Amino acid sequence: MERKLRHIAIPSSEITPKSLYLSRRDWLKAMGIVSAAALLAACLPQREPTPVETGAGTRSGHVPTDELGDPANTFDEITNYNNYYEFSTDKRAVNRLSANFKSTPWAVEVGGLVHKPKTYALEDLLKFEQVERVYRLRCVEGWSMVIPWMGFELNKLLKEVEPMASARYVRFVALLDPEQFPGQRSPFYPWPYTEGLRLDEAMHRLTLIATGLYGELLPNPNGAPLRLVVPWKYGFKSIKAIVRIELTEEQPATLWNTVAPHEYGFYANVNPEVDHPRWSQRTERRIGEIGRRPTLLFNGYGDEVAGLYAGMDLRVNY
Ligand SMILES: Nc1nc2c(c(=O)[nH]1)N[C@H]1C(S)=C(S)[C@@H](COP(=O)(O)O)O[C@H]1N2
Ligand SMILES: [Mo]
Repeated sequence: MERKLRHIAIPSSEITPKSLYLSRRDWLKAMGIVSAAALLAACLPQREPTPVETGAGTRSGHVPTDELGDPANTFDEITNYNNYYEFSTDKRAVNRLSANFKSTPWAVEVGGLVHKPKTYALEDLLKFEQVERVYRLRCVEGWSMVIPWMGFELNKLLKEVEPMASARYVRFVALLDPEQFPGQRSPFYPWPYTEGLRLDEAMHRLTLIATGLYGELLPNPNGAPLRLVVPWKYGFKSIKAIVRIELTEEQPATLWNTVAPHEYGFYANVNPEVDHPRWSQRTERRIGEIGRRPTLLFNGYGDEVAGLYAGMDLRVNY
């Protein structure tokens, strides 16, 4: 089938943030985030020979592509079209409204059904092996982007706290701070934003805690300083500004599933065959492209993740 889609060409000088010319070591140092010793120990990005790890590059300035060959969206696109209801329901206003968000110091409390509960400072989390991953992000609303993330596999953190045998789910809680988050003064949502995964989904190698993108620490509109990224699920699962991670026995309540259970399931796997009650999920608009492209089952990550759902009816467990 012929694809009549064009990515709007922009000179690479415009899409390359200046920090691409700094190595990751330099920018972490510049931000004063990690000691030199910790940098040498852990913070150099590791490339792995995997289909998703195409190497965003922090120095070369080339446009990264995903494993399907599609170019990453520009830094400007990724940071100026954001769902972040704590700031606004207007995607184009989030950048401006989040400009003064205070993302340091930051700590994440990891607890619940684990043998070694621990509160991690941001600096501790940056010591987990940081990897570059170019992932598609497909919003349930029908638009998508390709984003070159930096982050660490959530399984590294979960293994360290030693989940108990009774743990079956992972619950994520975002910051509650109506002083900083004007959206949290709205009574229409059960703040703070919460999300959840089954433990095996959380342990999957594709599941990341993102700490940066395009070689910069995570920009405020994208969930600074830390957000979840689960690339085969609709974007709302990828909770921003995480302050607590909790292992549970029961499936946790989540914000969107609580607000509209028939529209937003717990699983929320990207699936062109399962329509949202108010719109089709067959196609999507890639930001920066003209027209729409077909949506892929599991957002194109089926080879890696379909096994997690063997024997499940994806229409029932939507
Ligand atoms: N805390 C929090 N996390 C959130 C949201 C939000 O409103 N608040 N929106 C979600 C939705 S609907 C999407 S599509 C993605 C958007 O991520 P991006 O802005 O980095 O593209 O963030 C998700 N994470
Ligand atoms: Mo979304």
